[in-house]
Amino acid sequence: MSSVNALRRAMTMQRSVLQDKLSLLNSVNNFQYTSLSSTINATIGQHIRHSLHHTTIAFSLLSSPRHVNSHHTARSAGNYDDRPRADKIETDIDEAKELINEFIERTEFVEDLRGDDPCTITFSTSPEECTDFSSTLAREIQFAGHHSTHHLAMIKLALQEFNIKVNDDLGRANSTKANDQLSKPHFKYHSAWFCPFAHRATLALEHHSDSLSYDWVESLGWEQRENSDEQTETGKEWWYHYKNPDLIRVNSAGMVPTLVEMLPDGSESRVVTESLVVTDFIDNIVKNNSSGGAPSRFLLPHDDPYEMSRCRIWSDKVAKELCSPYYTLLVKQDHEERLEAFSNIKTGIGKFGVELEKTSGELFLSDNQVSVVDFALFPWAWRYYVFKYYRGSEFEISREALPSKEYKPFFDWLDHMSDLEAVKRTLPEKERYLEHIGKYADGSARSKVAEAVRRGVAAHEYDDEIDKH
Ligand SMILES: N[C@@H](CCC(=O)N[C@@H](CS)C(=O)NCC(=O)O)C(=O)O
Repeated sequence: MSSVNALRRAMTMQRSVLQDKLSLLNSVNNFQYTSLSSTINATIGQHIRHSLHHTTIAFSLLSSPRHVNSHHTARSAGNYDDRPRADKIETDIDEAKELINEFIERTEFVEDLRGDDPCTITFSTSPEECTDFSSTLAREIQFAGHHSTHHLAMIKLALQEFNIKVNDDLGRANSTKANDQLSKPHFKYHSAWFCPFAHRATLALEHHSDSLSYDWVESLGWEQRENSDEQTETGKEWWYHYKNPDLIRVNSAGMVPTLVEMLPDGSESRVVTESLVVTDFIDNIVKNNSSGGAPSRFLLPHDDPYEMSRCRIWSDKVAKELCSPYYTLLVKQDHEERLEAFSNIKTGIGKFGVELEKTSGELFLSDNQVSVVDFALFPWAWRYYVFKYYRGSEFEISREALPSKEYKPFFDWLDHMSDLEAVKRTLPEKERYLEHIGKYADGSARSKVAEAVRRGVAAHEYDDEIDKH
């Protein structure tokens, strides 16, 4: 690597560490900044001051003049151990942020510098003695970044003690991150862009996208056919004519989502099906593979048996009461049956709202921790907009159409969910989905779920044997 590039790389690393510092300072208040953490026996401010002091010394080399000594010319910095013990940075977050921003700006300008430019730096080698060491610009900038990373790791412990949500990567050395990348779980994911069941799994995968990777395989397709057996009574019918052979090979029922765990050598390992199970599985895999991080990032409250059971009960409940009637309302051609399904959905929304109100925040678990329950329901709740389009205003689900206060917690929940970055990444295009769901709305769709509804049972009660199509 050229010396200019070495310096650029060191600056890039510095910038990322400085940005980590800035974002952590944005999530603490002055009280937390100056409170003694019993875990690290120091304050966050002391660690920030200490690591910024190192950065100051390293950055001062960039503008220090070259001195001639007996052998060569070299830039020289102050003594790394000669540190003011209690300057303002230690107690004043804004002061620390200002300095960090200055350094971030400085990382942009390296054009006229060489990474291998020699410099002399000084360390105390004993209580009485200081020693000069020869080094280079790139090495010192890199070292200061590295040093800050270790202090971030300690600060992370204090943040956890103060119950402040932390990014998992905070305080992790680049080498550790690179190693983690290799050991992250990897999946082959048989999915279909339109499928709300698969959408549950996609949400879980995207929620944990920092901790895993996956390859999406689009595995279902449709074809319009003659109405061969009058099953749909609509004069036409749609089939899942295309099922990826690779999907059938790993799951003979040919259903999405189907998740295949991949081993590092590229071979296939375990296969998991059923959207609610897949969602749990993804969370458990990430949990088993993780070396810590805030418990709140998990979709299951692993440490709380009671909340865990509440999640199980409500995942099942929303699936039956708020997801299945979606198909009844679309597939059934009888107005009364549709009205009944709609009324069931409204009752379900109200009951879910009562449960939402039991905890703080808009989501199912307290403090807006995203959970399997939120993901169990969201794909359908987000798709309710199709009712108005295909069934008219009488079937509209929106704040305006349902202003009663019993529905408010549900709409607040839906808005909160729809605004999450990981969720936004998973949403199909609304117009395209409307067109797709027309196959269900005109009653011509043939799938296991549609067959089940047609023969008079709920969507979740489809039977692999009976509901052949
Ligand atoms: N119980 C399954 C249902 C999944 C499901 O119905 N997926 C549809 C696509 S939205 C499917 O694969 N249909 C294929 C078929 O009906 O043959 C789950 O929760 O994963």
